Amino acid sequence: MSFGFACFPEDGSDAEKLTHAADVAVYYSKRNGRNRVSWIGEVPASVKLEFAGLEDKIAPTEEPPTEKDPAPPPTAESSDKLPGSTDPGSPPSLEQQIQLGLERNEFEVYYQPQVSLRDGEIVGVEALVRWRHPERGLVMPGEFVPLAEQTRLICQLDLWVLEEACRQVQIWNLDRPANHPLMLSVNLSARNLEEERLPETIAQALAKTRLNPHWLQLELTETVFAEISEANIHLLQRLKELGLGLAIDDFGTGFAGMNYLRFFPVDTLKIARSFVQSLDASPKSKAIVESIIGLGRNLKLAIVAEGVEDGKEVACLNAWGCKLIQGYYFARPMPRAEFEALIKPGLQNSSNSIPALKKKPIELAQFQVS
Ligand SMILES: [Ca+2]
Repeated sequence: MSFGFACFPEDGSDAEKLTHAADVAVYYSKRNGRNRVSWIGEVPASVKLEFAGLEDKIAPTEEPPTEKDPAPPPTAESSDKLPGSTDPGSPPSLEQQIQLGLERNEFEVYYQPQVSLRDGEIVGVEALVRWRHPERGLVMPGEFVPLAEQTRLICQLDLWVLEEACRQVQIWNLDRPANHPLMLSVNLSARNLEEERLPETIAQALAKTRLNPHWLQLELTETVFAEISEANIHLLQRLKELGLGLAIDDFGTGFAGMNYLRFFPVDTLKIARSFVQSLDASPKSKAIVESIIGLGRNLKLAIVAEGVEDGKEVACLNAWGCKLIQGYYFARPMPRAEFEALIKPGLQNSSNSIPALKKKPIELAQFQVS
């Protein structure tokens, strides 16, 4: 759920202006991963302009889907507004630019390692989309995924990322020992589940790239599970029949209850970064994360902690039995060539170990887990 507010008279001198300001603040909350409250005063000018560009196309009451791969606030690389106007003679709208970007192959897959705490090995990788915009440079997903979700362009984009990442991971896995393949995780928007032929489409991508389906995991946010429908259960079962795995992304943040865990064929829970990053400051976050790990253990599900940034977090997670970690503590998402350089020692030595990373879990003994 997302909230936004504006104050009278500072943020608007009449009801119409105040309501509009509050709408913009709600949009800002949604765009930043939802489940937050935003004040119009904190909304950057670039986001206000972006909202103005969307207003004509998007009903303000429409609830956009959850954003995947929540991006950090716009950086110097991407802080300016992407044009959103559809007026004749004006620059192409963001929607048109995304479409063009797909046609011109401007999107890029970044790879973020998933590391085993047992031995510091890179055992998996999450594929994350970036946009190499011809004028704006590198654009983060927070700048375009919300609109892509609204317009269903996200389905094209997700499938492009899926195919590209499958092709790449298959190449990397050809050089790895057969019993140590790199596991690939790919985000899939809930919008894709509206396509009845999704399992066939994914099967085609797997056949085309020759990636073993057992090496692929699709990440779905909890919003997919908010309403249990027979059609959804059937579709996910057909996906599972391909041999791939299903993960719940941002587990614990989707207001979905937990009933779905009884019905859906889920393999992995990914602990949301918002819990992990407040471990140090919030005893409640500690209790929640520890409980999620216990829940995963009891349900025999794999657990991956996301957004891990420091050694204290790793120490807590390790002590509670979470063995797979993803986050800046080990590595940021990186372009293909950088990731390849990172795993190269593994390719040469028939091992996935990354010496620089391997030391980090061992150093954790210095942290006390309370
Ligand atoms: Ca994800």
